[in-house]
Amino acid sequence: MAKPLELVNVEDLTICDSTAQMITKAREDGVELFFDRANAMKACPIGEKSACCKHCSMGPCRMNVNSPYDRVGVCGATVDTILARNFGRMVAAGTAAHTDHGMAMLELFRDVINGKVKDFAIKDPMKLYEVATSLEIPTEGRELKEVAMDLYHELERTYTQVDGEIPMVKRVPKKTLELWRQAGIVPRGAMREIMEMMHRTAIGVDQDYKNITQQISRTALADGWGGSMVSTDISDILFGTPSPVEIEVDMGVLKEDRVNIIVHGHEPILLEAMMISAADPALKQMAVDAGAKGINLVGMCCSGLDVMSRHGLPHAGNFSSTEAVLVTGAVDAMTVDIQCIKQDLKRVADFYDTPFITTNYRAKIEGALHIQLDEHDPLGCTEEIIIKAISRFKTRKKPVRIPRKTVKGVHGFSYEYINYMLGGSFRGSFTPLNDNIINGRIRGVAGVVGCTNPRSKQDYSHVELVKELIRNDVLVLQTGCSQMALAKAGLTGPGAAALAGPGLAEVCETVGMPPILGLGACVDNSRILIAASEMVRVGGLGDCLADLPAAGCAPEWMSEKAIAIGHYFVASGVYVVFGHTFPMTKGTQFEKYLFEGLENEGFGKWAFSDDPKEMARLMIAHIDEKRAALGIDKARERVLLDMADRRSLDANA
Ligand code: NFS
Repeated sequence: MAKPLELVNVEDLTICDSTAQMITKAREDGVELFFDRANAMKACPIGEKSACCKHCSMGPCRMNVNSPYDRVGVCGATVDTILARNFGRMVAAGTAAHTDHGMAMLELFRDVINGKVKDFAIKDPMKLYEVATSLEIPTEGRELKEVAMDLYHELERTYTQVDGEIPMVKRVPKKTLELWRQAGIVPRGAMREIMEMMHRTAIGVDQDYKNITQQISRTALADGWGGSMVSTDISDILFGTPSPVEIEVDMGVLKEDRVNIIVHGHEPILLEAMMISAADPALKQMAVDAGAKGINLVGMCCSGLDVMSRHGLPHAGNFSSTEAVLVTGAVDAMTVDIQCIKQDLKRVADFYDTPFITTNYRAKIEGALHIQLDEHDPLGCTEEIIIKAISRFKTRKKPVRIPRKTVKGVHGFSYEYINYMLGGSFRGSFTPLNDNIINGRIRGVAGVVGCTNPRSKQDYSHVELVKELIRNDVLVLQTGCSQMALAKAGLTGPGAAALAGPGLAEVCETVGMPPILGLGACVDNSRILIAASEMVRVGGLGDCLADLPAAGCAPEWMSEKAIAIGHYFVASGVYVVFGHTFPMTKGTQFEKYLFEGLENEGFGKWAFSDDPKEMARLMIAHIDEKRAALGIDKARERVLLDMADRRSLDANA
């Protein structure tokens, strides 16, 4: 029999109250969750520092993390080669995930245009024309279908092109693109870049860490400006571009008297199809006949975020809560597609008699029921899932205990909406944002994104970091599990302005926006790239992305996708801080290159800290450095003086 796990105090595992309640309940029920396994499974001290090479059978070779140059691998690979290889393969895997997802969206788009898929249609033709125009596809006087087909063929190059530049580079600021061309890192097509990355990191190929890093950057850019960006744009075209909507989040969105169905994953098609089926009068009636007040569809993780802002769908929580939500006993079906799906969900679901259903042939789970979602007949799959959920509702055996907490917040800040919000419908523009950065009311912009991780207290670093940033007048853009952490903490509503510094609070009040803007799923980090490019285009903040007073952070990351995202921001010119751990051996040349060298070549750079206050300090210091380089640091001092003067006047009044 397995040894019982040593249990950590629940308050050290999460700041999410609902998840904490469910961890306690799971322990009472005798159900093991990943929080406790993370404690029992100590990380390998060599693997944690990425100082192990297992790409051939002469090894695996382990380096000495305390004295990294005292040995080389059997083939002679140095620690720098090993570190760069491992990093490169993480970026290749992360890029593959986003680009495969993006390609699936593009195929759906093609089959919607040619009429093979009938359950979806082009919902946002305006966005279609905008994307086509940005790629120099003629639109004037042409049929929508014709433009759409041209767009499909153009975007397909993002993935399949073997030579040349991917289409989206047309959106990259000129000077940034020039830098990429000089460095030889403009992506050709994602398949080519991922293939070359895997080849170059195999035994006996590229053994120069700087040369490997060049391909790492090229591969990562094929994600951010390729696969992810196409995925976001096509999802907007097919399902609608998000605009702000009030959404209820946290586990209290589950309802004891309804058929609760959790949809967890990444491609919006499953959740979009579930929504159509859940609105089917016959299925609604079936739920009522089973004694339920209705069907309650709830999102989790990234596809939940993707879809919630388009349709106002409730969201139950982020990556670290997907097992915990099953512990409520209230989930009548959990259905998943791809990515961030823990294999153990199946075991936990079984314990609580919850049907657990995989729907994508790329992501089956041993022992789980698989109902393939065929995009030509998606409702065949989703109707079957709903029927299974209704039948589970009717025969619920386990007691139901749902944490009561729900929080309302505003989400859905697409790039297009931010443009409109700042400038108004007739003169949509980023100018007011740039002006307020130049005059110092807003100190800079930060992207806080990425996963949660059971080795890091859930949500804690996200929330503390973002609070510290807005307190220092930094406008925060969010995606992914990070956005959900802030939503659960009640900071995605206008009320968050009370925590913002005086300059940021004033701008928020004038424009009518919150200081923390939720942009959607992880692929929607591409919206941040577009917003940053627009800031450069509008002017006054330098002429490339690296000039902007901006920084990014993934404080609780765990996925290879997060490394790919971090690196495409770095290669684009952004300073990126990662928290809690980093796959790096200290005191190596590769570390120095990622953390300093790349910046000297005109790119962004990486940094690491495991303390949210320190992360904020690093990001703010970087923003201030950029302000000084732009010569706008004095403006901020004046604004702060004005504010102080005004406050002392108020105090004397
Ligand atoms: Ni992105 Fe992390 Fe997963 Fe989404 Fe959440 S864990 S890298 S935020 S759900 S992809």
